[in-house]
Amino acid sequence: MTDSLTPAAGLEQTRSLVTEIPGPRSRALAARQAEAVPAGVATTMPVFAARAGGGVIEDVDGNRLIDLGSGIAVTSVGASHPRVVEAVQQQVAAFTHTCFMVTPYEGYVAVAERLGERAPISGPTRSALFNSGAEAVENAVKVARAHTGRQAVAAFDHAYHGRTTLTMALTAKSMPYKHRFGPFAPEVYRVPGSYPLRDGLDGPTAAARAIRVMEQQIGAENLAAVIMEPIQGEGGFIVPAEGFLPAVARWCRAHGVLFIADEVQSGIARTGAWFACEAAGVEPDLLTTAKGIAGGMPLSAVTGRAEIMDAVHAGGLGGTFGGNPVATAASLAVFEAVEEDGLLERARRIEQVIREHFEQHPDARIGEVRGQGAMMAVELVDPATKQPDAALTAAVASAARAAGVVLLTCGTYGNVIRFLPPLTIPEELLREGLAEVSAALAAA
Ligand code: PLZ
Repeated sequence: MTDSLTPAAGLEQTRSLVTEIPGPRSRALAARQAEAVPAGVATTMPVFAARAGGGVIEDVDGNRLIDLGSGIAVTSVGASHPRVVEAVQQQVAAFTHTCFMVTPYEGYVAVAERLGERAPISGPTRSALFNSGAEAVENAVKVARAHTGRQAVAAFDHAYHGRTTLTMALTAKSMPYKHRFGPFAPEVYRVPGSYPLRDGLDGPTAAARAIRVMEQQIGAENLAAVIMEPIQGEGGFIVPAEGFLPAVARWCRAHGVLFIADEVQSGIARTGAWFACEAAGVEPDLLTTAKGIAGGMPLSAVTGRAEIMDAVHAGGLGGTFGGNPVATAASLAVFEAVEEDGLLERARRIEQVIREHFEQHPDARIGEVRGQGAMMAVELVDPATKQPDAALTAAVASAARAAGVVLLTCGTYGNVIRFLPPLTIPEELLREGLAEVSAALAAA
């Protein structure tokens, strides 16, 4: 490991279990949580963090866990990358907040410039900054409506776009995201997408099906935007069949419908490119980012073609905390880390290690290994019927967690194990984590 990748938290990059998981201190904190935090805010793994960095999370009992989740694809540069830590410390000491709408500062503008350089959008762009992924998606829809003068938005099966009223409407899965929380925002339409393992359709055929639904049930002239994750995240790390996204994007362009790529989960080097749109061969009109953009600080963005973004009247976009100076300082350090520390290459290497691991540890219950870069998944199925096996998935995840691996699941059917390691994870540690997952699968 190079020095620049050694986490500032100074954590040894090894797994070490000194108590059962969760240990006594974590259990005591979980008991306090139950008395102070509502049950609706559930926890994947009731292990309380004390320090984190590189590929390790150290808990309050002194256990060092292998991090294969990055806090849901956020700490791609690690949870205490030295560049991020230094940038944040300097900015906090200078000033914490002025509100960009009141007294602007350079960091906001610089992040917008960096996004403009890296976004897979040709020609001039503009970027507006917000706090969360959901807020970015909300604002992308606002911009699309203002620019087109139309109201309808199409979202796909298995989509995840957030938990606010509008983004719940865009999100497909009811439980746990929407259940009992309606009514949802109007003028949102659900369209079939592309899920090669389950629909067996090639990209152009799946796109033709989606376009038919949009034409018949919405009408292009009513449609402001089509929003899609180029790799669907919470829905199951579904990579659409080749040609699906370009065909949908072409139809959008031909009808004045804006194509919004939601790269909140897939963006900012996660897939081995700056954006997953690049490999999919699509150029979005609007692009949403969050999660990995600021090394763990809350920051999100809408980036889009200048003439679209500038369609909104002065004062139409904003928010008190959007583009907070500490978060933008962290973000600039993330851009630097990705470039200077070779993290795009590391993401591609992580894909190779994960694919090789599952080639060497085949199992009939693995329906598919898929994904790109450090956004990989295995879908677990009944080998005979290919039906999703959520119970097996939960059992594997829980055994791996007990062995000290922070592991996430996803999928509409709850049967996908996803791998989202920090791009800075040492390769040995990644291999060790994968071995625990395979051991858990063999034992299940
Ligand atoms: N768009 C593509 O993946 C967030 C959600 C976790 P926020 N995904 C993790 C949970 O259970 O709440 C996400 C995403 C895509 C939008 C969002 C929303 O981002 O920062 O969580 O609002």
